[in-house]
Amino acid sequence: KKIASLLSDKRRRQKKSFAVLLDPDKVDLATFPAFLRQAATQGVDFFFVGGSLIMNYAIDQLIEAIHVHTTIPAILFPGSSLHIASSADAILLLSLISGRNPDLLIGQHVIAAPVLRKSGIEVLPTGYMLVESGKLTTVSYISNTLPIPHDKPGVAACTAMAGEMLGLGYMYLDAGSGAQQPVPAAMIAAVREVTEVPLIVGGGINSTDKAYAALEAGADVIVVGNGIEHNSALLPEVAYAVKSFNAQSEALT
Ligand code: 1GP
Repeated sequence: KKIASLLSDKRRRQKKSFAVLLDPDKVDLATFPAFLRQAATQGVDFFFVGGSLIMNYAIDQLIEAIHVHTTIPAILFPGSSLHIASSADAILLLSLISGRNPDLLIGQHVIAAPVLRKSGIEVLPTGYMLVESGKLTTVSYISNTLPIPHDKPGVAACTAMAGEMLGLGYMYLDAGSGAQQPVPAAMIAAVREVTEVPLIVGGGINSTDKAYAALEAGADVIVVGNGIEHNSALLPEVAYAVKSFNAQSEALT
């Protein structure tokens, strides 16, 4: 359980991680190797591969390229049980605990379980919480669920607590890809306060300020996708923010 122990070790030492979300539809395979090498030099910790909808099914190709050009783990971020590739290093087995759609709480998991067992892929059981972000995101539409209102940190905190009590090992607060507003700091802090498990935060983090705010509020892993697709300079900037945050917290202890 390589990734699990890496994440719990970092959580214990209060070290933050930077994950880059790769949408298989948006990756240009021609320029991908150069991008991957840059990500490796900058110290990206994880690649999340996936999304709600994948039209060009290139997950395997993407993961293969990640493995050829870097040693960065490729973690599946599946939109459904169709989005499984056994070449991945791990999978975020997402249970959409902010919603009340049984298919995404347990149904898809039942379908995926034997495939996952056979693949031997590392499973990271994750409580996935969608947060209202100002507009209807693809994930909210596709999942047919209501996101948590952005001004209700208490709802997120109770949801995360329940998820942790049920045994989920990770929490993911997501404003959705391309969100107008990221997950509010108050909500991140509220979840952090009541849970022990590593907390992943993403959606709409498109500046170093937003990245820093999420880290400061208590995110263990920040996820950036869209922001980097639109502005490639954001990758080194956020990587630097995470590194300096880690260096700073080290200096304080
Ligand atoms: C979405 O958390 C991820 O599920 C990342 O979102 O693409 O807005 O960075 P962005």
